[in-house]
Amino acid sequence: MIKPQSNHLRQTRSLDGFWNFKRDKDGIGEARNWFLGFDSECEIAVPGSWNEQRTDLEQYFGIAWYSQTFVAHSSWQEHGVSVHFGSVQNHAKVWLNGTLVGTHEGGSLPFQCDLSRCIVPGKENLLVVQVDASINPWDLPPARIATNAKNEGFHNSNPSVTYDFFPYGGIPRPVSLQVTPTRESIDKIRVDTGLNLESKTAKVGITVTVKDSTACSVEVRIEKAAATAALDSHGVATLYIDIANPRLWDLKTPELYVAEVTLLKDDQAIDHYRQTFGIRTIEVVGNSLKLNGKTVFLRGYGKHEDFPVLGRGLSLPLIARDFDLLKWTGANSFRTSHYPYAEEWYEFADRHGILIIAETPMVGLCERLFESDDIKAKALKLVRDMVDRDHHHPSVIMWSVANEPWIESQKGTDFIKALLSEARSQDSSRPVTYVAHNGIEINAACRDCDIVSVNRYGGWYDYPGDIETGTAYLGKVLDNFHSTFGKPILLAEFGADAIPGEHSLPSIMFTEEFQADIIEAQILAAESRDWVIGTHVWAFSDFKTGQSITRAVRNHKGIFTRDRLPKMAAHCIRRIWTETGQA
Ligand code: GCB
Repeated sequence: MIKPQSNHLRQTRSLDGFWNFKRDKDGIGEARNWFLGFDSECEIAVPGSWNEQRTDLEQYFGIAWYSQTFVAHSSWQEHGVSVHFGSVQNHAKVWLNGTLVGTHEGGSLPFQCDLSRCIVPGKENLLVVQVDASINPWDLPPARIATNAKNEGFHNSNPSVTYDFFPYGGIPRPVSLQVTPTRESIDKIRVDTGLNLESKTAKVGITVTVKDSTACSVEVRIEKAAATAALDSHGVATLYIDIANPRLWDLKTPELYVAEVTLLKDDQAIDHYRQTFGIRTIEVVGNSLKLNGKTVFLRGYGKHEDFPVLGRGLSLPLIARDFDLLKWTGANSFRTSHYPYAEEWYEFADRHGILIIAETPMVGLCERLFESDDIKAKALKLVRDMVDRDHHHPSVIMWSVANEPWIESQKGTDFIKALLSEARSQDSSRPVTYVAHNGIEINAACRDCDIVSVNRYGGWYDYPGDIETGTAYLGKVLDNFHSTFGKPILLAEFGADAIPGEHSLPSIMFTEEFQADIIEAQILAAESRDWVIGTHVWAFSDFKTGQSITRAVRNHKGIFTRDRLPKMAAHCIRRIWTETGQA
């Protein structure tokens, strides 16, 4: 699947706007044929989570129906037409004019449904989506199986999810139609760049998969170079283009290339796609991370897609603002904790030289999930789908296959190892990791990581209120992970909640002073170890969570508030990171 695009052969039509909406509290909408249309309860904006758009939907975690109409162009009879959803949270079933055209599981990756067979050209068409945002213990990420179950995440929250962020529902990313001149069209493009830093040459491999055709050929142009190949019997062609003295993608010079892919039939161009990519290397050498052969130290944050009213809904101004703030603090990177973000985040990072650790939605994994072959198959597919969607972004420098899996058995270790090896087999050009908590004993899978990522809240969850002891403890934890696994370490989360406007002297927990002090002490402690390759503060901004006695309205570990105002810690980090060099 490729993101919809308009060019001289392809057209897109946005279906974003207000959609009709109706809750299906008993889950009987399908039996009542709501896919043929339903009485709307209200209008809900797409893209956007439904929860904060209306008071009565704030705490609704169930099934809802969305519908939208559009008039199809009369010429679309002959064309290929599909509908593309950036994501639907969490599961979707899609009908066009009463015909089921597709289903999708999982709330953070895109999917598309082919509409060619049931679209009515020149007429109004009805698109209906059943959105299932139920709290389900067998989803990825999972809900808790019982409110007080042990080792299923550590926040006993309502709703009872295993993870520390709000389980929004809705259609949080754009919806659009993609129209191609014929049904034979480009379905998938994979760009692999092999760069030889010494000889300053790059070999770019472009693999194109075509839908509904094998009788075509593919032409690829990258600037002045071109290559052509016929499709094989599976509708796939791989082409190679050599680039001498390539302009490298780097933090300060985020140079991008475009592969112009054309599908040809009887010498006629029948489809075209412009695929952006970058040329750079990223590798672990000894105890350091090297970008284009030069050591890069990661300074940044774990984040969330979260903002008042929008929920997880995509907002382009918010992306612009977050990158502006990120750079203002001197950061050079972030992790898409704890799920793949909208593609627009990665595209912006590609253009502006920010590094991304791309994470799957696997947070809150625990033993009962490790035992299920069905879950394992879904988990492996999530890794593949994420790599498929994001591999062409030069900003993505590492794959994180899970956050804080609660491993208690060999099965759990094997599960995480399988995810790491799947990521590696899908893409050998980037380091892989998972983000570990707890001790080294349960984290044997770290041996299979290229970089060991560790979360630790010394002075907060451990030794609360005691920054000195907490920081010494953090140092010991990092030393222990390093001496056990012999790998470079990323301090992937550390920090403290600060309720904006709370101050104290001396600094105590929940004040802005305490948060700034703990972050400063722990950045210095981590950076003093030469095998630490980065520090990612938790979190970039405050974010909405389920209700819990450990969360005063939301998680306050942001260095910015939920609406992006700086706390003392933001100024403190800016001072440390901009006054001490490389950003
Ligand atoms: C963690 C989790 C993150 C939480 C954070 C916290 O270890 O990875 O999702 O939000 O701790 O604030 O407790």
